[in-house]
Amino acid sequence: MRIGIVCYPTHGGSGVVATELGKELAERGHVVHFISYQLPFRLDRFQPNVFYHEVDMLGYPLFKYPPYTLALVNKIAELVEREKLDIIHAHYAIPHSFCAHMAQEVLGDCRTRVVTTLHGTDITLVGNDASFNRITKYSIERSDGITAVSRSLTEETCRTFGIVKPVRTIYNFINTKHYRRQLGARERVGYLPQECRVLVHVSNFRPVKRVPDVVEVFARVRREMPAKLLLVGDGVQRMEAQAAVDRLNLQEDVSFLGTQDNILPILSAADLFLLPSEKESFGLGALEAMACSVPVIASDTGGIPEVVKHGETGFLAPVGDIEAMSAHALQVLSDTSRLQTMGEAARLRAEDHFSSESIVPQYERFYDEVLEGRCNESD
Ligand code: GMT
Repeated sequence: MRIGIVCYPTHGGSGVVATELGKELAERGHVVHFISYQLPFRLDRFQPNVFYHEVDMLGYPLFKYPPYTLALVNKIAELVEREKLDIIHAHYAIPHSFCAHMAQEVLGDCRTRVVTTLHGTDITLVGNDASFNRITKYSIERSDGITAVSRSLTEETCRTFGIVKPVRTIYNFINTKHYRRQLGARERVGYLPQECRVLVHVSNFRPVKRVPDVVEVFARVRREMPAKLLLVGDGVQRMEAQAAVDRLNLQEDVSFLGTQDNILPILSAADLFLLPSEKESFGLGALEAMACSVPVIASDTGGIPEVVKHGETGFLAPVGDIEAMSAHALQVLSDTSRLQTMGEAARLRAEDHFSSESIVPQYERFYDEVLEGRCNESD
């Protein structure tokens, strides 16, 4: 198949999933064309069957807001024609799915099919905002095939936008062969004494991630045992998180590592992953941690319970319940054998339910159904 993937290139989960999917599809013999405004950061080495097309942007004094989306439509249309794409797979409804439909419109008689994968905030925060809800609904309804990354997001999409077409749940995935705990990671990080427990949080530090809660949970753990917190990522909540660290006098034990391209060595040094988000359609960071045998403490929201099994691969607590999250963290961190059992269960769950071997073929089958016009039959 010839597949065009439209995605964000940056460190958000949707860009990671889109890029990893494209790489896996290319390995399986499909020809994959990535379209974005910048090289997706996970597209970091040459691979046969993978092409990258940067959206050309004309700067012009009249453009106070340079119309990226129009340039994207133009680029998609050009590639559909030149590369004879079978599928355009748009990751994130706004603007990617909408632009793919506009490209179809521009081309007129177009046999290329549009598949849209909804990732979460495109529905829960951006898409249902009054400024975007009409085009989000339009983009979903016009798609030849729609997928969402968890059952929770599938249900929320149908409920929020009154979608009657089937939305297929295809979970996010991880290549469990490449993504596994590295030995000696803690020594390589350098400043993590053996007797310390290491807690990690990775996100884009948006308010929805509740990064100050991470610091509050860590403070309660730190009162009871030697521990370090590694915060990976950057965004609007960084200042607030830093203020919490200062207020709680945790400067010695909390490290802000900033945005990192490769988090595998960091997760491999971790004992526990914290994800106290307000909303989370899936929680790719949690899955990455689980693949590295790290249990997860997270909020019981959105798609997280589909990923993290309470009491088995981590613990869940209501959003904002810092006391419950801290109690769970202390419970598992103070029992080495429980920590190890949970870590092993987490790894097993990542392998059994979310490996690329089991999920990528679901996308291939879905593409086939879309091309044959069967994907809108009820599951
Ligand atoms: O807000 C983010 O975490 C980034 C966002 C994105 O689209 O890049 O993440 C969403 O998509 C990820 C990949 O499917 C999911 O794992 C995240 O749970 C989801 N974020 C939210 O729902 C808040």
